Amino acid sequence: MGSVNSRGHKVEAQVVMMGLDSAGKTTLLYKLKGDQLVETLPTIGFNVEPLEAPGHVSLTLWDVGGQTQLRANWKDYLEGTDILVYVLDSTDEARLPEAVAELMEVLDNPSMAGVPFLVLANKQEAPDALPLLEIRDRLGLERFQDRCWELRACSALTGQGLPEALQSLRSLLKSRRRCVSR
Ligand SMILES: Nc1nc2c(ncn2[C@@H]2O[C@H](COP(=O)(O)OP(=O)(O)O)[C@@H](O)[C@H]2O)c(=O)[nH]1
Ligand SMILES: [Mg+2]
Repeated sequence: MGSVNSRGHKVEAQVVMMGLDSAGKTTLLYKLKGDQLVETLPTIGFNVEPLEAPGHVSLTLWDVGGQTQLRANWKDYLEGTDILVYVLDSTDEARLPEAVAELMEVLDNPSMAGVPFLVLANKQEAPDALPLLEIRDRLGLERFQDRCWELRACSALTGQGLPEALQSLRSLLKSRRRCVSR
């Protein structure tokens, strides 16, 4: 689990990234890591990378493969996670219901009780991306009044929205104690 040091500064956290295949998780991971674009292959299993984020935050990012046959393993990654990042492909309107259903299933997992989550509406630079407000409506996240969550728009391709996404991660991690105590 994550920790804050005696001076209350350094935060360490395990971050699990999930989402349907092709949502952009792996691209996002490496863009966050090195501001670089990588050619991705469908992720079999997982990628894991440390990331030093602004504000003395040390993250361990787990990028978990999202193809249908791998989703059964998602629950194994949830135990001990401090925060969930759920990545959506904003251009894939056809699979949005499936993406939402998978998110709801993940949130139902007992290991997710009290764990804050950040939903990233990725690929927002694409001309056919659904606007954030529409995604917000379709997700129906307002019903999660009793959980700590945020929704952000981003593009793993251009890096747009990524500093704000890291900021959200930081504030959600800070609020974690409040989430857990519910
Ligand atoms: N237009 C656009 N394409 C993206 C973005 N992020 C990822 N992609 C593309 O989406 C495809 C799947 O990305 P990948 O990172 O492998 O998705 P994963 O299966 O969730 O890990 C690749 O062709 C990426 O180049 C983005 O922000 N915008
Ligand atoms: Mg991948």
